[in-house]
Amino acid sequence: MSQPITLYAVPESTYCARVRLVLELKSIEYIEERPVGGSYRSEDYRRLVPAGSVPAIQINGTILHDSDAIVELLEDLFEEPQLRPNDAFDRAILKSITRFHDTRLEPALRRLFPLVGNSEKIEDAKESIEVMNEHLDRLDVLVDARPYLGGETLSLADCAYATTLFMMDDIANSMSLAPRVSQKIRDWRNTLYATDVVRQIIDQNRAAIAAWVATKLN
Ligand SMILES: N[C@@H](CCC(=O)N[C@@H](CS)C(=O)NCC(=O)O)C(=O)O
Repeated sequence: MSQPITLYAVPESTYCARVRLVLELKSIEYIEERPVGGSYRSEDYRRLVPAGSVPAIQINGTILHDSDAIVELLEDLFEEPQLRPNDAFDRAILKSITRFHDTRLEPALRRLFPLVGNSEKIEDAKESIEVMNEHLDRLDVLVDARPYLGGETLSLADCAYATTLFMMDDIANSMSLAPRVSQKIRDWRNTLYATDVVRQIIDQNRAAIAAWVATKLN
């Protein structure tokens, strides 16, 4: 790499945490910056990152958005530690579990964000928790962490879920609600938290979420 990678990110985002986690696990040199212009909605940021979303990276002069595309590229370029199985079926199964996060669980969690600190909307929040619970029930059947999703070592799929598995509790608890988390998912979550670099990224993200929640409750 001729220059260090730049990661455009915000501390509250689970998708940004996924990329940060993979960068840290692979000991890749990078600089983290907030979106130029102060927000991913700014015109300056859109000029740089046409998709207008975080995370994005600048790597060898190329701009790339979308956490899933970014971590796949990092896995291709930086092989150690390997976070994706060699076997095509195992790889596809883990990818499908990652897609379940991006298309089901996280969008259900995202529905809660505008409701934090909005006590008149508690019924909407309960409805959103029910949607999340339905996805958590499905996830419980879908995953078989031994102790990680791909077996004995961390995978990109684990990296996708690490911060979301805590954020869903933290956001729901801020409204005195709680998602239905099975023992199997709790055990997997505990394993992730017991893993050094993962714990550090989870703690940073939880602190950012707690600070954001505090601004909504005050
Ligand atoms: N699928 C995208 C989702 C990223 C995403 O939704 N990021 C939010 C912040 S957490 C964002 O940038 N929202 C603005 C937008 O997409 O317009 C990814 O994996 O990177």
